[in-house]
Amino acid sequence: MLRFWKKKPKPEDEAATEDVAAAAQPEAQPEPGSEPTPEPANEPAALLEPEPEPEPEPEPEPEPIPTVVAEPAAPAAPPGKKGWLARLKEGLSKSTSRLTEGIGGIFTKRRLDEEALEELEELLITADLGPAMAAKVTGELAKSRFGKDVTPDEVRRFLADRIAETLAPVAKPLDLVAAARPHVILVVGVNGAGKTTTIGKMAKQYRDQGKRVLIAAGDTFRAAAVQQLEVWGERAGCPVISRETGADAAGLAFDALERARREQADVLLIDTAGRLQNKANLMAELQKIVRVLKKQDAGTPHSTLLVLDATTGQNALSQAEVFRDMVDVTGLIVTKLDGSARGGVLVALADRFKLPVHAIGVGETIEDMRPFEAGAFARSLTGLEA
Ligand SMILES: Nc1nc2c(ncn2[C@@H]2O[C@H](COP(=O)(O)OP(=O)(O)OP(=O)(O)O)[C@@H](O)[C@H]2O)c(=O)[nH]1
Ligand SMILES: [Mg+2]
Repeated sequence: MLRFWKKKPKPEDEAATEDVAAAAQPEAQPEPGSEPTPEPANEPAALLEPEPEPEPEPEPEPEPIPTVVAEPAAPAAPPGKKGWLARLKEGLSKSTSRLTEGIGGIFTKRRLDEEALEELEELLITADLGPAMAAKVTGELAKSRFGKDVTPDEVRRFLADRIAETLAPVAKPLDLVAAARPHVILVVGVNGAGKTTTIGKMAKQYRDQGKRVLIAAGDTFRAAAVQQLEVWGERAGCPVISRETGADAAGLAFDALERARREQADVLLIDTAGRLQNKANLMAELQKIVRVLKKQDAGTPHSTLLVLDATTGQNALSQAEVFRDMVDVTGLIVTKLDGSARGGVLVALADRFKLPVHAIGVGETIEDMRPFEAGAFARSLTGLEA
């Protein structure tokens, strides 16, 4: 990395190197498959505290159960609801204006000198692109333009291109294994990230493609979780397999896979708890689910999707780190990009983890999930015409 304009590279962001190893000893628990045993219900507690700043609690009990239940089909977008790209832009607007105003402030009538590069690097970090990406972009800009006059517009375009280049390799739809009956998708993430909502949206998309879909209500920890998922199942038009609160999630997942195989379903979506008593318990539970699924079919789960809430900014990076250590995360879904999103984090995620981003959430209704498009996203984020 060319950094002739700077003394010392900043260390790579290592936000989430906290004590995951301590959680690496799942408790010995009887495995389902033969005889699933209910696990004791315990006191709920916040699960992941990867950063000192506590994560905003989107919804403690009671669970926000979506209100539109009467309609079995997808609720139509309310009249006057903006298109998804407009909502994405609106969601990103804070990040966008921070970037465009910042770049405008730094580069007006200015030669690209050391100070300007320092300021740009700082700006990119505050826009959630992460230190590594910020250093990379400024380094590349320095390489081609150092000592020359640059306009804000030029810098924005340069930035948009670098962002698009970083995002393009990860913008991949989820491919189902054609021969799999079912293709098993395990959905993980912290509480409130949008797992259950995402499952509802995915179920609807697969149903619309004529696929047979089953949903397993693997969040057996909270009473309202099953109910919430049943509402989504009803909307998407597919069965939800559930058990009583406190039941063994792995046992439920095993049974759900058995049924999905018997019924030759195309897709089995497995919801999971976002919070348990602590990180060790969550890790033990997720690993047990995976182990038990593999007993029945070693190729499962075919996909393990981590759902991340874009409004949590850098916290999303810590979560990715932690969950990657717990399970073999194969891809990401990034939600709430319509909210006051900190969209830059997607760039940091792509740069650091290189995990496919299969889709983005741009709203709370069943239709509000879109494929992730690198170019459109980069242009929206940098305030260029999409
Ligand atoms: N604006 C917006 N809200 C979303 C999106 N996805 C989910 N939400 C909202 O985020 C909140 C939490 O979503 P859930 O799907 O319940 O999250 P979860 O990960 O299942 O949470 P737990 O079950 O507590 O672990 C709900 O109010 C959703 O409506 C999105 O893309 N945009
Ligand atoms: Mg949930």
